[in-house]
Amino acid sequence: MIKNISVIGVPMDLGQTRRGVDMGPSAIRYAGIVERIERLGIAVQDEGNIQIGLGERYHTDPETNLKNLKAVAKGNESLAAKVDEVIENGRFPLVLGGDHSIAIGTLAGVAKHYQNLGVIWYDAHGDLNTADTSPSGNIHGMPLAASLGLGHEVLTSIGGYSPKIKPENIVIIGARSLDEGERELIKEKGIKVYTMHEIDRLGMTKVMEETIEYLKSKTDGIHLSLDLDGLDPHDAPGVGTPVIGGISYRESHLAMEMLAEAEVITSAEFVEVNPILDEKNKTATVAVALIGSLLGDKLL
Ligand code: HAR
Ligand code: MN
Ligand code: MN
Ligand code: MN
Repeated sequence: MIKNISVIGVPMDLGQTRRGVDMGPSAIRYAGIVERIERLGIAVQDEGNIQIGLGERYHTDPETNLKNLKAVAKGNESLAAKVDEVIENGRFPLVLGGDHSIAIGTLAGVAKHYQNLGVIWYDAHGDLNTADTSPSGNIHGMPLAASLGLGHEVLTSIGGYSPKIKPENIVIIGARSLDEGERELIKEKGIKVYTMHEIDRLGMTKVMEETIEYLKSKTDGIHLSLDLDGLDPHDAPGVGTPVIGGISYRESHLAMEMLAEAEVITSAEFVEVNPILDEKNKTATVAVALIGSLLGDKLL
């Protein structure tokens, strides 16, 4: 049973180019995240937001092909320290984004507390690019690679150590937009991926049974990194890089409920909620509902 949750907001929009995702934490709070957790009888503390600098916004370093590298790194260092402190105090970190570049900092703070951290990456994308393979230079397409120790040293060294995770401890769920370099890396490292094809074919029940089975025995903690664009844009329209043909709202609830039943998740983040692109805060509302299921809410 998860207890003593700390909510950490990360108003980061520098890992990509669509403004508004920095308001994600506010949108999720407005949708009632704290009240939702309290109703489950879980003690929750809102730690407020990590400060994200304004200094070098919207700057691409021509040498590295990385947008806003310094400011992204700085915010992630602060986040890593906060997540570390929260776990140190025996609390469960629930990180709210912000674009997905913040997973670099979250994982930096989490992974030092585990020998073999598992990661479930629920996303339309692989986020396995480096500056060399990225088509965009957007760091939100790179956090999983950086956590594996691949890419620019400023990103891989966040938290003061590298790598944070091992390829055999990762499961990607919902992939349907992978760049060429990401496909090669997945094959080279043998990363387990359930693309939309496998989800269609096996059904979400089997996908989650296999995921839990695969990670449970060999890990001592599992981080859930849920990018709202893993869901179909019909159910989660407020995201910066929507990809049609995604995971449904119901399938996502089932996935969260199965994780709750298995009692395996030790930290989580919900990212890429962009209220500017949303329809009446629908995507933040979906995030709150999924977090409720992840934390053990049942219908009966
Ligand atoms: N793969 C593309 C890139 O690297 C698009 C990444 C879009 N990213 C996210 N992250 N929303 O999942 O630019
Ligand atoms: Mn520590
Ligand atoms: Mn992502
Ligand atoms: Mn994505």
